[in-house]
Amino acid sequence: MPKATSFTIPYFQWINEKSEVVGELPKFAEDADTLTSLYRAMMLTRIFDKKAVALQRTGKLGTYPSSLGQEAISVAIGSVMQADDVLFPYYREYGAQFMRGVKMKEILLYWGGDERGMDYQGPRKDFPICVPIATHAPHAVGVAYAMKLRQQRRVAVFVCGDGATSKGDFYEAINAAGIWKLPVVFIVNNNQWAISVRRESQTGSDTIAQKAIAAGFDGEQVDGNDIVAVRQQFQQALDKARDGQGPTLIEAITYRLCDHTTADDATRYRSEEEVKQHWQREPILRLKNYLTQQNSWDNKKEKALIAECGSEVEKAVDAYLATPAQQPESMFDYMYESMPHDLKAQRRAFLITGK
Ligand SMILES: Cc1ncc(C[n+]2csc(CCOP(=O)(O)OP(=O)(O)O)c2C)c(N)n1
Ligand SMILES: [Mg+2]
Repeated sequence: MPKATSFTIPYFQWINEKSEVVGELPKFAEDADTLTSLYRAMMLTRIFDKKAVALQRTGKLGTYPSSLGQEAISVAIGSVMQADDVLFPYYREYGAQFMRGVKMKEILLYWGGDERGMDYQGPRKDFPICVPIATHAPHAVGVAYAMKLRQQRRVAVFVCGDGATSKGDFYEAINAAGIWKLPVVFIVNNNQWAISVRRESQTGSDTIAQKAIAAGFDGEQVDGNDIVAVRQQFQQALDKARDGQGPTLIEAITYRLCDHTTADDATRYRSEEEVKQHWQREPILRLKNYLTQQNSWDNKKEKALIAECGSEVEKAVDAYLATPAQQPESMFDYMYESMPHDLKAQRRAFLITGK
């Protein structure tokens, strides 16, 4: 029978779970300084993350979603985007956000319930963390459309989880991006879980990458715990988008080593054994072992790095805790550029009565 069409989904990996090199390394990965700076950025993210969970546990932060085990994806994204590209992060992309100049204090303010933490002083054009699942996908496509109309060599970078790719917003966004050949890269952080729902239970698709095929553009898988693979393939997708060749969907395969958020208890729906197995594939240890084999890393450097990252995080925490809370009436202040009269009246009443 003749075939209407056929497709393949490639899978990319350069440093495997035993920290062995498979295939010829891309140029950037031959440079020890580049790899150690990526290692540093992953370590900083992990130390920040651990501290944020501790702050929540001691009542100093609201519910917090950790990025434990997923640092390679985020840091790879942050390491190659250009300053005037626009990032549309979901809630596990701290590594990318820090590299783009978002302050740790801002992230802490945000999860502490203070919207000033969304008003990034560094990357002014980046979008804030998107908690509603996949709702930032049409925004990313809209921004990419504007970039194309204005003939700018800029790229919109959208990041979401595996579960988010089952939402209508996601399908609508990839469809528009494909038909208009927009400068947007979709990165799916496939951590195998959408809260307590396994990846296999929430989409019948063999891979998430192949969802791009239906939208008319390329999809591929990368080992999301191999920062070399994520960075290399993401760089190519960025270049392609910048050159007017349209979107790419990158499915980065990783694993959520933490609870879904601090409000979750993952031991209720998955085994310790499963999690233990995935600890052997995690991205920081993988790169550390590789750098050590290359004589680019040792215990002394490791200790110094942990201390340096720890003090950077502590400073940010001090700055966060020392930030005076907003006045309660500020809840009226951010929705509209100019406040409607009924809201103005409510604000006045609140100031008089306190309710
Ligand atoms: C529109 C919407 N529906 C439901 C939720 C509740 N919710 C929060 S996280 C989540 C699962 C997301 O899973 P995935 O996209 O795989 O991202 P992950 O948290 O695993 O990184 C859901 C359903 C939400 N935040 N927004
Ligand atoms: Mg997920």
